[in-house]
Amino acid sequence: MKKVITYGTYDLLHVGHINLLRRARELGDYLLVVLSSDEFNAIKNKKAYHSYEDRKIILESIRYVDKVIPEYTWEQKIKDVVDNDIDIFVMGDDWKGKFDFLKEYCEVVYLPRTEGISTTKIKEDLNLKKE
Ligand code: C2G
Repeated sequence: MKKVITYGTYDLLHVGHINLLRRARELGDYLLVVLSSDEFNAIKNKKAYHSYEDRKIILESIRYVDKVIPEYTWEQKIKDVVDNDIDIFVMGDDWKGKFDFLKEYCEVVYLPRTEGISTTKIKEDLNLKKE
């Protein structure tokens, strides 16, 4: 079984997220998503609208996702890859090159981002339309 891993906040789920998850899953037979905890989001200077628990429930309901575990630190990726027998690490290409150190442990794939959509854009567009 070819196991794939990917990381993210996945707040205010949109087609960019789904396109990433679908393509990642299609590279193997199993997709593990390591979901940023609320505390780690603070480290990334992100404030998610949905709590970790809710973002986890939402991700677990997606057909492409087999398992969701928490992301607490930048440093946990090697352990996650080794402990979960991961074959392929996948991220959107906004991260291109940033995780090449994982090439010692698994294949590293950066997929093209979906243009024109982001959680930030959603928040900005909604704020502009505030009554
Ligand atoms: N993504 C995408 N297209 C978009 C928006 C996001 O392909 N229009 C991808 C990102 O490249 C990432 C995934 O969707 O691979 C999740 O995006 P975020 O939730 O923004 O994740 P991020 O904050 O980049 O977390 O340790 C790594 C970090 O946790 C990555």
